[in-house]
Amino acid sequence: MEKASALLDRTIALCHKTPKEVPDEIKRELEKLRPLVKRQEEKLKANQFEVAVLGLEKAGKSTLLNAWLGVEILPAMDERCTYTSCEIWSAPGENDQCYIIEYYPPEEFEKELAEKRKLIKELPKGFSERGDIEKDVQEIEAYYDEIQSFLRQGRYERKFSDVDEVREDLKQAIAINKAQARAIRRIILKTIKLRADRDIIFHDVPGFNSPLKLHKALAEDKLRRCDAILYAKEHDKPDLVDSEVNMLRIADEEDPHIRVAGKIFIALTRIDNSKSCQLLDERIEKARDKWKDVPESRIIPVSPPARLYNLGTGGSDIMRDGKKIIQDLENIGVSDGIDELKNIVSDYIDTDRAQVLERRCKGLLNDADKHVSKVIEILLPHYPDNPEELEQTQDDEEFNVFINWWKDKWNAIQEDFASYYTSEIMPKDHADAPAQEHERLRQFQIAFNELADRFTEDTLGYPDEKFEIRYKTLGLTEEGIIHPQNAHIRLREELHQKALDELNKISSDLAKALEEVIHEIGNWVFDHLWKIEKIRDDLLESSMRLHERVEHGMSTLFLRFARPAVTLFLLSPRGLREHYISAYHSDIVLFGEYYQGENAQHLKTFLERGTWIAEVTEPTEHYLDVIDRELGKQTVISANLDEIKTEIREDLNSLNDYLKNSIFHAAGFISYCRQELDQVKSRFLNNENRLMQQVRAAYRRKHPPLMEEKTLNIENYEFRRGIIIELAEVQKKLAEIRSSAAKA
Ligand SMILES: Nc1nc2c(ncn2[C@@H]2O[C@H](COP(=O)(O)OP(=O)(O)OP(=O)(O)O)[C@@H](O)[C@H]2O)c(=O)[nH]1
Ligand SMILES: [Mg+2]
Repeated sequence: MEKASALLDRTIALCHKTPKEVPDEIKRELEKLRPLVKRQEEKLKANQFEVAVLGLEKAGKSTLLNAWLGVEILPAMDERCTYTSCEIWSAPGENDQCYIIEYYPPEEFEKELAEKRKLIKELPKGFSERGDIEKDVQEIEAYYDEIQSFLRQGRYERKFSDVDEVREDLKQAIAINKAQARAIRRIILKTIKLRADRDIIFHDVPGFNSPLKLHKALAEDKLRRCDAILYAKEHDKPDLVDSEVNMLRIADEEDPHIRVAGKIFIALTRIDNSKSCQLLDERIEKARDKWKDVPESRIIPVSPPARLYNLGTGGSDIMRDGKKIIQDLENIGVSDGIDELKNIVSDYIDTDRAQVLERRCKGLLNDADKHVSKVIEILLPHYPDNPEELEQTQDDEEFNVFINWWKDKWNAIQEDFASYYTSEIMPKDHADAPAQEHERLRQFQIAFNELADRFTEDTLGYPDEKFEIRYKTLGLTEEGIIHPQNAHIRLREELHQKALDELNKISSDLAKALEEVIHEIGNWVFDHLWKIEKIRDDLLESSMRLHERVEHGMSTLFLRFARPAVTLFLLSPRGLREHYISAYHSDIVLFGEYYQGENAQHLKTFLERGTWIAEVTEPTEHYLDVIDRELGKQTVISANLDEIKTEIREDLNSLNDYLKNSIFHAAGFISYCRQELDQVKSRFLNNENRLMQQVRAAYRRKHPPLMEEKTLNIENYEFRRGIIIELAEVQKKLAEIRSSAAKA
């Protein structure tokens, strides 16, 4: 039952998720079945057998129960007296005897009251039920404060060792104090009088034809849970009134697998009132006729007061009138019938009870099976049951959704990237400007020029006094005089070393500038591709590697050309650089070719003589003649501090000019930077597949920015997947229930 109950919960949840497929009608059936199964599950757990004592008002229900117990515990009077139902449990020992009153939680009470008031407004005037409810509400209002004071008590328990001690209290709670009775949700009376019938619980219920809605509701509730009905019926009123017929119909509906006739015991009460034996027989006959489906042995004439009188345990009324009742019974020649009743009910409990339980459980299980199978049958075609195939198709489906979404996205990203790249990274002044004109690249050149200027200043940077000090220090001979040429050579050697160090810094600064731009592209990609780290990392390789590569690239390029230039311009004084000029001959030619400065000039002549002359077309053996003619034969060698200073400054300024206007171009910085940037660009644009996989992986791990993508709705896929899993689970559970039922 537990499994069935869980199965129903699952199936109902599944139905609610698939409203398109499962018709309402099936859902309703399932909803109806669920509480029945739940209740049965609880009952089996508690292992209790519940007998409800039902009947019209004043049919003698409470007296019948008292007679069963052998002592007057429950209030029984001529006027309507049972106002609240009472459960009678068996107490294990004398010291365990007690009664417990559970009051309604105040909120629940208020809620009920509000519902009743609402009903009064909604029901048409003159409708009989409306009158009942109105009366009900009026009474509640009349006792309102008193009811509240009971509600506040929550729960009350009192122990007793003899019924006499609590009889009056119970009478108050059940019959006399209407306010208290209304506040009570439940009374449990534990008594040793039921000891023989251990796990039976009796419910004494108010007459269900009471005008109080509460009483009808109580009776219905007991009908829902009871395993047997002890029905008190006045033997001289055999006809079934409407409310009785209604009540029996409810009993059938609430326990569809056990017909009422199969679990009801009819106690025909007040038989002592029968004038004669013959009349009694006629009435019994009539009752049998009315209750055709009930076995005759279960229709028992009784006189409960007689029993109590004989036991001497009746209340004052019975002890007063009992003698006459006994007399009447004797006259008719019948017994009080209580033993017969107890026997037949006990018989039922001992022999039929298990069968009844089994039949009910089987019936409920069958119903559950039927409805759940139907649901499975309806859902299976929509949600295939082969999990692998399903996984495959679902994967395909998910993949398709993703691919379609991605295609559009990728197109948009490519466009955005292209316009970002041309506007931010490689802006052109006009559409077909050469690469050099790109703003960003020009900035590299500007940066380079600044670096070159700084380099010149820093290198040049000996202030006059310091220059002089260095000159004197470096030129001092052992004889204590200053040798200008030695000083010059050493000064230049010092400068040359310093210049080479500075050059390394330039290349590293340039590399940094390029790296920054590359990182900028990486950040754009990161921002535009849902902040997926992996994509950025992939694009930039590792930052370490990128840094090393760019730095290395820059310095190789730069030093390849800058180093010879620095050597040529700085290492030795004019007139003493013959060796370098011939060693770097091809570089000198190259520098000249790349030179883009103001005037194309003849570098070799400058290096040799310190004078710029207009370009001389090489090769010509005569160009030296031209020079000699124009400049005079001798290279002037600087011979004092001022001349040396001037020569070095001239060389440095020229080196600066050549760094900016020739070396920069010869080294191909611009194309190197453009190459690097273009490489990043194409690494991004040409890697659609890999990117898509990375995005998909991020989506699968529910990367938050992707979850906000409205157009990527794979929820449907996940939903279906969920349904399929649940459906498989329902099938499995159903199979389990079937196999355990088959074993049982
Ligand atoms: N003579 C006679 N009186 C009976 C018999 N059964 C019950 N009475 C009396 O009828 C009155 C009502 O009996 P209850 O047991 O209170 O009836 P009830 O069905 O419990 O009444 P409510 O709970 O108020 O619906 C009491 O005074 C009983 O003593 C019977 O078999 N013979
Ligand atoms: Mg009663």
